[in-house]
Amino acid sequence: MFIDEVVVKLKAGDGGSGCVSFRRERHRPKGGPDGGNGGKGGDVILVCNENVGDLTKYKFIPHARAESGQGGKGNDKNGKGGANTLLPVPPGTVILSKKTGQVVIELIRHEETVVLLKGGQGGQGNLRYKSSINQAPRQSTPGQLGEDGVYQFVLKTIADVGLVGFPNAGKSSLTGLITRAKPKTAPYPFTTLHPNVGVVEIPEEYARFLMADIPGLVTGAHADRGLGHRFLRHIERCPLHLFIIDMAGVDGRNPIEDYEQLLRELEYYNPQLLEKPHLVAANKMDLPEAPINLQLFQKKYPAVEALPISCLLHSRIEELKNRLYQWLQKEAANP
Ligand SMILES: Nc1nc2c(ncn2[C@@H]2O[C@H](COP(=O)(O)OP(=O)(O)OP(=O)(O)O)[C@@H](O)[C@H]2O)c(=O)[nH]1
Ligand SMILES: [Mg+2]
Repeated sequence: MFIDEVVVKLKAGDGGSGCVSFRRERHRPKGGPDGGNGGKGGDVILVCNENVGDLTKYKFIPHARAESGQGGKGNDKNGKGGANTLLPVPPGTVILSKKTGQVVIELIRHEETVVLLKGGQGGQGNLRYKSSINQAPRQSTPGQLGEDGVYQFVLKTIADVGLVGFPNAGKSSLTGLITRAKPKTAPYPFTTLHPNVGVVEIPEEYARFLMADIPGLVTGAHADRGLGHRFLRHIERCPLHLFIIDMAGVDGRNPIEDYEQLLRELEYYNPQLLEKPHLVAANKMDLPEAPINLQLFQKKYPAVEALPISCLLHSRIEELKNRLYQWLQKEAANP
């Protein structure tokens, strides 16, 4: 199961009430006020954790609250503060207010923490109201209520390279070859049902980058055909897109039309995606139809960098991997 969108109801702890109390001791008949303050309510805190893969945890328990502060007590004892509630979320989680639809915060870096809802302050006990003109105050204040809200958590995966392609183009085959992720590959469409992020290692450089494999797009994905558009959010943040095209046109596909259709589907989802740079991996070059199709493609789109590969034969995969790394390096140098 992979859950990338949930609605969660959250509440921070209430502050404890202040206490009204008077000292009663032997030989001190009017010992004066000694009511302590209430404790502060716990906060609801988001913690970004790279070991959390998705938002499944919140699908099953879509609510959380932090502990309330305890009331103050006599003998000038302050109430104990309520414990904070920590909510782990994967990097790339966007928090939106359900009421306004506005983005409240995004958590990107591992261990980043954000107080989403503040606990209420504790109320004051009657000791705090003692003054020269009021030696025996009976006032105290109740604790403040903790903040609450309903939020939508949306995960937008963070990766350097996002794979875009039709089903069966070979996205998962490539991911399996250059990362340690082992996504399922099979000769039928929609083998991949949810995004997988794999780490690509460049041992010579002691470097690595992340690549996101998502389910295949189909024509009309914007109208919810196939698995629809929803997984495109997982490549929205990638600085580089790698279009994987079946250059052999297996199943009667036309690689040039496939390329144009992929561009259209990205545009329907979000026109800004077209402003992102992309490279093309021309896959299945082992099949006889592929070389001529690649020539036609390059003739029509001379400015698009198309790298011929064959996942089946493991051919020119290293070259593609190094080209992606080189591109990301250049991007890092002049963002
Ligand atoms: N001949 C040939 N077949 C390939 C090549 N690369 C992948 N395939 C085959 O194409 C089929 C689909 O590969 P996948 O990697 O599962 O494709 P995908 O793009 O991840 O597909 P979805 O997850 O369904 O979107 C599998 O049967 C692969 O064996 C290649 O270079 N040459
Ligand atoms: Mg796949």
